[in-house]
Amino acid sequence: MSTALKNLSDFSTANLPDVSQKRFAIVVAEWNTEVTGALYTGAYDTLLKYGAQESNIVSVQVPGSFELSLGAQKMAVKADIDAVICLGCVIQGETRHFDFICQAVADGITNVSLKYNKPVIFGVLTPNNQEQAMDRAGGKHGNKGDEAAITAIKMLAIN
Ligand code: DLZ
Repeated sequence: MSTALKNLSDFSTANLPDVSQKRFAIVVAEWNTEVTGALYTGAYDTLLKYGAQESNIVSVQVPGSFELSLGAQKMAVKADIDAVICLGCVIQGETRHFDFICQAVADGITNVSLKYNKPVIFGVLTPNNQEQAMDRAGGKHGNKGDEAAITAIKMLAIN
């Protein structure tokens, strides 16, 4: 490991950059809204906690996780948006729908991020059931919306 790396930890919130002048878009899917609403609240509050201004956070709803990629692209193309956070929850069902949606949104978000050279964060839960989802949306495994927001902030420090 490079000796230039200091204080590396699993998920540190030390030394986050100043984001008071950064503009964020949160794109959130309506499907499984109890879960995605909790992810959204976590992401939004975490941005504020670490210095973002309310007036610099744009929120957009899309119908399902499949639509997150286009929603993210519509935000990332804007010159004044610095980072995009995508939030969704795809619950494993009995058909292959789950696989198609998860693969599509992972690829789509990656492509948008690379195309626009901006952080576009994958805050999509892929649980087996609602309980697992809630455990990760403010439950016993924390809130992955918080982590998505911190990830966006961290990526803004990379130049
Ligand atoms: C159709 C569908 C299904 C079955 N399940 C989910 C899900 O668990 N989570 C989610 O975010 N969206 C789901 N969708 C909707 C798709 O994401 C998409 O909105 C539709 O296929 C229309 O493109």
